[in-house]
Amino acid sequence: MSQPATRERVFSGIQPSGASHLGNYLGAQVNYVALQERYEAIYGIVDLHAMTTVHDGEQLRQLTHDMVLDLLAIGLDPDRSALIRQSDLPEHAELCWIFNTVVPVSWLERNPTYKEKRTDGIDNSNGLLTYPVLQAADIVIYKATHVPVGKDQAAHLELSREIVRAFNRRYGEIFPEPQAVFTDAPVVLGTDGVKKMSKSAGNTIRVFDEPDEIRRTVMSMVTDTQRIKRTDPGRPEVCNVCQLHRFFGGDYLQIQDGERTARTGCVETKQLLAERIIEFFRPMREKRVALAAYPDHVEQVLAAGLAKVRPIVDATMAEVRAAVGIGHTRASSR
Ligand code: AQP
Repeated sequence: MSQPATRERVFSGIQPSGASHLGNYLGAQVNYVALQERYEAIYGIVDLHAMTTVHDGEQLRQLTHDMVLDLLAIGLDPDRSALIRQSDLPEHAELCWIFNTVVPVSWLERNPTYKEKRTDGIDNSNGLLTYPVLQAADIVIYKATHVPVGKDQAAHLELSREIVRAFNRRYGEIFPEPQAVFTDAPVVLGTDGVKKMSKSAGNTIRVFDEPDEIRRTVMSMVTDTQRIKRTDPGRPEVCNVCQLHRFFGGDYLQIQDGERTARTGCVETKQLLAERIIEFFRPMREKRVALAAYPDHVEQVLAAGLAKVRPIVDATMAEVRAAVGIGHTRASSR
């Protein structure tokens, strides 16, 4: 990439498993944009990961295309960062296999996300179990040192670090241990007010929805379940609507106070939140509509991203293959 070689490298991946939502944005995407200013940034649309939940080929292809539009619309600049499609680089899966030979199964079975997804009824495939191993490969194949992710990913990042340590112990110091970079948002709860906002849970506020759809979604949010009557005092600390106001306007404490004293009702607080979300994302929504008019642009962006990262991946895999004793030891000639 054209920046000075001293810049540290950032990688993060996002699954094309559905439309971008407020949890993705507040938890991770806001940092994708911020970090591209200071780091050599690589962002992956991790379609191999999404195969654990999206089982229709046409749909996965479309969702991958749509996720590139989302990332461009929130402000990723393909001149400053590289946007890649994970499946364009089969070495991610190769490195995952190599890590699979190092990782004890017990590390994966105790992973909280795996347990949650099984409880949620997601197919208990081998891919679901080894998801964090592929995630570790995604990050370290670029020798990335910083990984902007939501706080829901803290355990996965810790596992990535353990995998790196185990690999390095066996084969020598090849990979740096990646560090998570969090925003100040907590794990954002879904419209049900209970579970993590998640594409597969169907409880998301999709940031690129049309304004009326955002209004409808926000009005359906569960608030403080103990506040039955309009005159009952609310508990803003347990009300997801009040919590989300923190990110959309500087009057968060007044809004909390209004709820606590029953000066305001849940309906007004939701209406205000919906309008603020709509206004906040309006320029991004407009940019996305403009970008969507040029479908070829997405593939051009991905091709440029691939060209930027190809030498990095070749160099890492040459080093890894030499260390573990597979294949030829020269960098690929592709
Ligand atoms: N609710 C959330 N709060 C904070 N951060 C979140 N992220 C996702 N949901 C929340 C962060 O968004 C980035 C991209 O996530 P992902 O789509 O790759 O995977 P995910 O965490 O599994 O997101 P979903 O919506 O829950 O997808 P499905 O349902 O398909 O598994 C990550 O950095 C994540 O931390």
